[in-house]
Amino acid sequence: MILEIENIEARQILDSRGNPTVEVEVELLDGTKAHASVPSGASTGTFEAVELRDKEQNNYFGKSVAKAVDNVNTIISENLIGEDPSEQRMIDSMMLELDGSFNKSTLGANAILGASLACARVSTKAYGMPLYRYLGGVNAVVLPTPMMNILNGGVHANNSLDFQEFMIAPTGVSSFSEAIKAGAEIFQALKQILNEKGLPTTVGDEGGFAPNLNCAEQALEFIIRAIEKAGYNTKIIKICLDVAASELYEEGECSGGVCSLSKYKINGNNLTSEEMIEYLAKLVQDYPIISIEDGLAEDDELGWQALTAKLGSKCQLVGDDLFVTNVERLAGGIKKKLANSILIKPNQIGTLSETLDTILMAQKHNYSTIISHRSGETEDTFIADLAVAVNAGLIKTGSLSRTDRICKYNRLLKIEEELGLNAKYLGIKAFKGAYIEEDCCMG
Ligand code: 2PG
Ligand code: MG
Repeated sequence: MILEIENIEARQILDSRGNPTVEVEVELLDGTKAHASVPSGASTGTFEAVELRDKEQNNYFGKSVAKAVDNVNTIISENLIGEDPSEQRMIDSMMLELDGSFNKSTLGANAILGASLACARVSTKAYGMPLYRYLGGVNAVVLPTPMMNILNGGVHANNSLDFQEFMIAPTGVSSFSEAIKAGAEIFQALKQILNEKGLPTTVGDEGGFAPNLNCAEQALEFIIRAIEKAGYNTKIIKICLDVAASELYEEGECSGGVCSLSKYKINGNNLTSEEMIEYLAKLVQDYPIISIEDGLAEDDELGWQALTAKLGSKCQLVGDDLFVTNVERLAGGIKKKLANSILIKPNQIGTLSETLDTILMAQKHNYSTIISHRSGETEDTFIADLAVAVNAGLIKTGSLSRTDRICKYNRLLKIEEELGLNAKYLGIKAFKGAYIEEDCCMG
């Protein structure tokens, strides 16, 4: 079957924070139509591909995406019309060539990714296949262990918590649907506990609660109480953190021959990189934490090396801002022994093919892969299918509230049902580092 693009059209829509983003619709000669939309981050890494925004103060306070929409409707559509959308690599490299920059700043990663994902989706529709099967073939059977962000802080909430995300991961249950059940019950239990304490149960950008707590330790205590209140324990429900440390980092400066030290600002204190590593090690020792994302800043390479050497064998250390889903940055990190896991966000790199390349490289080098949402999301569930397609093993797509988060979990529940007895759930085995430790303990 030969597919042919007849039309590509983009429009500006809103994301879950009420900011503009890009949606792209592709129509084939035979009338098949499908669309994809692009998410947007708040704690964005410096090395991410460029999200093109109009920067006109009187237009959504600078955030409108008319230029990106226009780039799809003119240069991208003029070049892709007549092409076969299932030739994903060719489609993506054509767009890379049209863009010509190293970071997609000409056309915008938001324009390019929208077109890239919409081409994949329209192809699956034309072939009459689910997206995860189209992308992953017959081997796509692993339902990801969800890392569910039930307490929000950092730049995702206007509360006092420095760390951005406190997640729970049902590592000791036997299926994805059981994991969702546990997550939802713990989320409700946490709501009751916060209520009883007179703390607000309003939610942050990713649907987790966002009370004003004093420090990470207090947040962790609340989560453990919620796990127990819901009838679970910390042997089967583990905790994962996204420190998003680039947001807490102040690089040292030199002037007149005097240099100030780089520092992390935690709970009103200034920590050096070494002190920050000690602090994270203590948290891992004191709490059932099995994964720490961006424990250090994207620029603190020496720190990352020391952190990986110290904690890498007992804890998953995830590079988000550090790697930005970029195959070259990941290759550099592998060489230098930075982290042992990578967060995968398609819009950090800007095409589906490059996203797949980065995942492949990570898997080849035994880094675990976490497919991830952004804090600004849409109703698009592409990442749910992607997680199954590549047998990623892990997904983080927010809390157990807000449709922009829940729709990904709901999509995974459907995939689980479709796969039936073939569906696999890895639980703790999907995690790097933590699994090794667990194995030793059990032995
Ligand atoms: C992160 C993400 C998603 P943002 O830091 O991992 O949780 O946040 O999209 O704001 O970068
Ligand atoms: Mg992150």
